[in-house]
Amino acid sequence: MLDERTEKPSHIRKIIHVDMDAFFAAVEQRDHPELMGQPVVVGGDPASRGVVATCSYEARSFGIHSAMTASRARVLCPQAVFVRPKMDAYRAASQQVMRILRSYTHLVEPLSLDEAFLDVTAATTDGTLAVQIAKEIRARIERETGLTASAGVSYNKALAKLASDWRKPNGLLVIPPDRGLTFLAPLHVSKLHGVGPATVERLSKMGIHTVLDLRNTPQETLTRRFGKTGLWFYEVARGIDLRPVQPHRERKSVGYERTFQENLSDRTVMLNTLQEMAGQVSRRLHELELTGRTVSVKARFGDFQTVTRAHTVAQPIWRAEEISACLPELFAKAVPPGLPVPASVRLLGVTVSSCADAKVNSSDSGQLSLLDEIMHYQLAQLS
Ligand code: TTP
Ligand code: MG
Ligand code: MG
Repeated sequence: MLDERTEKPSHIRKIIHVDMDAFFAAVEQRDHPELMGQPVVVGGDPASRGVVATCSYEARSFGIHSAMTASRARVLCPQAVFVRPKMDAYRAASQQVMRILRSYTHLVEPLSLDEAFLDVTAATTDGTLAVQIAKEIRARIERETGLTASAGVSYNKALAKLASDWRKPNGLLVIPPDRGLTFLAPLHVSKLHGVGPATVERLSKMGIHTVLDLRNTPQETLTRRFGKTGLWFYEVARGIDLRPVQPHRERKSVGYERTFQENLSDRTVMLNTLQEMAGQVSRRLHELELTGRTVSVKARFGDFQTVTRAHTVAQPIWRAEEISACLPELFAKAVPPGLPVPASVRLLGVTVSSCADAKVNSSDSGQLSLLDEIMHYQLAQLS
């Protein structure tokens, strides 16, 4: 590609990030027109231990959001309509959206059912503007699926993703190269890819709150504190993100987790439950034709403290008995015998990651590596 003014090769990429608005809830409203304009909460049962998967924007104005307990959502908005997830309908809508995206470029990288990155650098060499493509994509999604999407256009993934979030719902934002640094400066660090609650806390203790603070921190300080991730922080704070759009990126993990109606305190029951989950994970891996090398067990205690323990095996596995073989040891590490009685368990999960080096970090669990698959199963289980 040639730069118009200099006739020299230009290496500036054109990346679009598309993310559906209130995805599960929007599908429900489309399919049940009486729900249009209503606060709709998609998730588990508010009468038991259900969790909110998402909710319509009408419900968000009451303070409801993803991952909150459904019972809390009902307190915030008693008139909300609670619906159980219908994954088949969401998968079908997702496929329709991904087909539309792939009609513009084969460089489409889905991140979850409702979002994807597109690299349209090649598609714009004829003078078409990336923003024009983004507008057309939004219009086509709305026309062909009856759902709205927001889009962000920029010169790398990190900024395109921030841009799509900026004007939600049903919005579009372009961040051109000369606006990147100004856009980033005032943002809270938690907006950055890879910065979860534990990292926010560590950065905050170093006096780093905004991206500008991060930009003003020496590279050496960041790498000393955060290793390779520190280098990522250094670069992304400067609007540098060289990650390519990878159309065939592997799903990184498949997991199953469950919140119990009543906390568990019997270790035998816990281990049996994990073994059952290993069976579910195995079936899903088989369906997706995936194998993995890292098995992890997650436990959330009565006080909401959450631990994850992982084990990596030499050869890729998918069979239930292979996954199960890792469980007793992982379980003993996650939930050590002899914990006091209040340390009962409210959630258990089993995950197999297909990347040998998938990082499972006990504090910022999985913020870089987990795709939606895990949450979906949690909800399927609750419904
Ligand atoms: P998001 O794109 O994060 O959220 P959203 O599409 O509902 O709302 P918006 O993008 O407008 O802010 O997630 C996409 C879907 O994934 C969401 O509709 C439901 C599901 N999901 C869960 O099941 N659990 C979760 O914790 C989150 C965040 C999403
Ligand atoms: Mg969305
Ligand atoms: Mg999304």
